[in-house]
Amino acid sequence: MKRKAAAVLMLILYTVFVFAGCNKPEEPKKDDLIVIGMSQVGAESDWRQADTASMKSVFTEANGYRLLFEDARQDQENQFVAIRRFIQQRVDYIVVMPITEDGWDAVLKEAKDAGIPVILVDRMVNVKDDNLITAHVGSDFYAEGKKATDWMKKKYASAEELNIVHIQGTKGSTAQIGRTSALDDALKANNTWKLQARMDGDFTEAKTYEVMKEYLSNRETLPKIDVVYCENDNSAYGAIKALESFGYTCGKNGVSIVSFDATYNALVYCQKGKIALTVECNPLLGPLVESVIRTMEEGKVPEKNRYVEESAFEPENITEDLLASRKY
Ligand code: GYE
Repeated sequence: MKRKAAAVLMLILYTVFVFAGCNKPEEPKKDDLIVIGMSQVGAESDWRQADTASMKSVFTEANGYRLLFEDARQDQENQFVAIRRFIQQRVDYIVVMPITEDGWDAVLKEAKDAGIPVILVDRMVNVKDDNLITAHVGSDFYAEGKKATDWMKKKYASAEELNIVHIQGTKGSTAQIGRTSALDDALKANNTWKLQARMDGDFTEAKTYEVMKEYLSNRETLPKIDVVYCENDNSAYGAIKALESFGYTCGKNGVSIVSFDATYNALVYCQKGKIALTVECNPLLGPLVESVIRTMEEGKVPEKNRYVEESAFEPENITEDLLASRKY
């Protein structure tokens, strides 16, 4: 009897052993993909969507990357959560398009302590220790604003007075800060310029339409509007829609709309004369970010700041070739 029990026990042990062997977890597959954790602002504008598309087209498996993409839906808290998750996942690089500039010290220090390089794209952060950032790729937003105010100065050189309505982008974002500072400096330098209203359009068409309609609802009491300085194209569309619904004309002999980005649709508006000036801001930053990562993979130190070349367009500059070649 004892021998029988021993045989049964042996059989059980053998079965367990064989099964355990079969189920032994496989060794994790070693792949050499570079893992990128990316925290994008949201999808608030055509510019943003083009920027996301540019990143996704570069950071593909075929190019040697695994992209973990997180959309923060315009909420900085979501960016902090995403970055902490990337740190836990031990990604190779963190790429962030920061919504606003302040509040980044703690989370970026955590990334630094984990040894993960952080690359900023488009906007900047305001941190005490600049070493928390490995590199930045984007635009010089003050220079963009200056292009707009120089144009205004030239166009209205002989005007006795210039009445300006200002639609700001997301408050506290680098794009807003730069474009607003350029306008503020020009307001200080030109005493015929009058800032009649300043409103928050949050870089979206819907929000701008809403605030602009509200402003225009007292049309009879309002001063003349010469220029609406919109801090991106989508705000310009919202402003135009609101102005037209109140019977204003945008374009020659009407309100001059100034916008930033110069995406395809804005160039078309500009060609039609509805946008008087659209200042270029290039969202196709994926290849530049990749070149920063390649440089680091080669063991070299990337350039700390890289600004892209940009221009500005008036209706006379919009050719069919330009429209056909516009990729955003
Ligand atoms: O101008 C706007 C977007 O930060 C440059 O953000 C970017 C700005 C861009 O939503 O359209």
